[in-house]
Parts: sequence; C-alpha cells; structure tokens
Amino acid sequence: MRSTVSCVLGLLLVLALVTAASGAPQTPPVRSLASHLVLTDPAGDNEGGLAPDITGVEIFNDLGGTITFVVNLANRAQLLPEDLILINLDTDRNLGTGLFGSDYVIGYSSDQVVLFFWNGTDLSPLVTQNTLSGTFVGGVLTVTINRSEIGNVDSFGVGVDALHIQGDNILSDVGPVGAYEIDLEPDTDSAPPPRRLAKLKAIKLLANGRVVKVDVKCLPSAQSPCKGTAVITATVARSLLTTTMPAAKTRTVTLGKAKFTIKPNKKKTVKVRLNKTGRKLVTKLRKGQIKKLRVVVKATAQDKRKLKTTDSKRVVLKLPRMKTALGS
Ligand SMILES: [Ca+2]
Ligand SMILES: [Ca+2]
Repeated sequence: MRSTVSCVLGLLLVLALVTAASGAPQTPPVRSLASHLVLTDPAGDNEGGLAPDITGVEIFNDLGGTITFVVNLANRAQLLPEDLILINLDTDRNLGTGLFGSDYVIGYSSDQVVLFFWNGTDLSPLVTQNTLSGTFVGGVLTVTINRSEIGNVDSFGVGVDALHIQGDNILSDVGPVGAYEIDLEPDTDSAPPPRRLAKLKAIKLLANGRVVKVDVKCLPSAQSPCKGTAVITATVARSLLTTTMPAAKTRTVTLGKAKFTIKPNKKKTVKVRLNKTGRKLVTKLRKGQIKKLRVVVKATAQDKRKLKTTDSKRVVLKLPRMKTALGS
C-alpha cells in the first residue's frame, strides 16, 4: 500500500472542517496484549528533511478489540499545523479495493483525529464513530480505535505515512507497511499462573477410624481436570510413636495419602485411608491417650499446564459420635 498523496489536500481540508472532537488525553495504553506488531522505518529518510520523520510504528490490541497505533517521530516534539499523519488500513486485505488498497484511513492533524472510509468513489469522513481517539505527546502519536468501527475485521494491512504540506508542495515520509492480526484470545502463556487449582473443603474422620474423607474442589481456573494427591500429616510427640529416631521431641509423620482426578468446577470426596501410624493415633485418641489429633491436610494439584499448586488446612480430627457411627 502506498501513500495517497493525491487525496491528501482533500483530506486536509476535511480535517480542517470536521469538528469531531479529538480524544481526551489518554493514560498510556496498557500493554496486556493479545497481539503485537512492531514496524520500523529509517531515520532521516523524510523528504527534504522537513516532513515528519517516522522511525517506528507499533500496533497492539486488547481482548475487547481496541486497537492501538503508536507512531514514533524522530523530529517532532510537537506536530506542526502543516503536518498530517495518515494510518492507511486495508481492512479487506485486497489492494484492488479502496484508495490504493486502503478501505479506511485514520488522519491526525492539529489535534484532530478523523476516520475516513472508502465509499466506492471517495474517502469520506465518518463523524459518528465513538471509539476513535488520538493524542500527540513528546514525538509519539497514539491512536486508538475499536475494531467494531472498521468492520469488525480480524486482520488488516497497514501503512503509515507522514506528510508536511507547504502550499501545493507535499513533503512526505512514506513509512512502514505490514499486516496485523487481531487476537482476541486470552494469552494463557503470559497470564499469571493460578494461585490455587484445587481447594480443600470439608474434612472428616469416618466412624471406622480408618478413613478420612477429604472434600476437594477443582477450581474453575483449572484448564483441565485437577490431578493430584491429598496427604494427611501430623506433628506428634516422639513418645507416641514407636520410632527409634532419637533426635527430635516431635516428629512429622504421614498418616495417609490418596490420589484424585477432578474435573474443573467440580467437587469430589477423596477417601484417604489411614496407614498404620494413622490408625494407631486414632486408637490413642479413642482411648483418651491423646486429647486431640491435630493434622495438616494438603491437596497438591496440577492441570495440563503442569503447574503445581497446593492448598493446605490445619484441622483437628474428631471421633464421630456413636450415634453417627451407628447411623452410618
Ligand atoms: Ca523515516
Ligand atoms: Ca482494500
């Protein structure tokens, strides 16, 4: 796509006449990008050394379809009244349609930003657009527009030109051209990993004293079933254990573990069968040899991203009342 110098004067006139408000000053665009394109242009190739000198163009969009164009100029802290920047968009990816291929053109001059579209014979201004805005600060032109205003396209060809108009004489810097793909899918690669994939819910010792029911929910943040393990440990006095390890007064021991696979946004009861140590501690609890059986339950899970997360809970395991025991 080449610049459209032949229509520039017309555009400029329209720009001067159109009173569509330019955008309010913008905060710098957030670059939590779905897609991103960087085009470069040589410095110093501006005609006569007078035209605005494009050195780079950056394009990105957010997931809501707002497209941002950033045009860097090497030789302008502020645009001159005679300067005009054109962002030419070939939205149907057909160089045979539009003006030299451009079906839409965004023009920026003297703090005015206007969208033009090809009506079959002319580029005419669209003054009813809602999402177009533009600012020029410190040598950088930033223009945003939602793709809904340019035909909800998924991609477009783009070329950026900078012009300086001296009467009938137009000096230009024909800037870079490229093609941009609008990406509206969340970027899972750069999304922060979830803090937790699986969450522990109710934890209950069964009346038989051999199994702990551990309710685990696989959270909606999981991208595939949560696969993992529920582990119950306890830190107990060494004297309660038949161990030969003399070092510590207390020791952390595993009382049982069980694997699980749970679909996202579903809850499952994982039955953790207590091992010999676990059953022994329950027996001591039943006999009143220990007052409380404090345990730590951990559910470690991963989804298809292979990111492991762990949820843990401290609970006191209680012996079910006999009534419950008889009833179950
Ligand atoms: Ca240049
Ligand atoms: Ca076209």
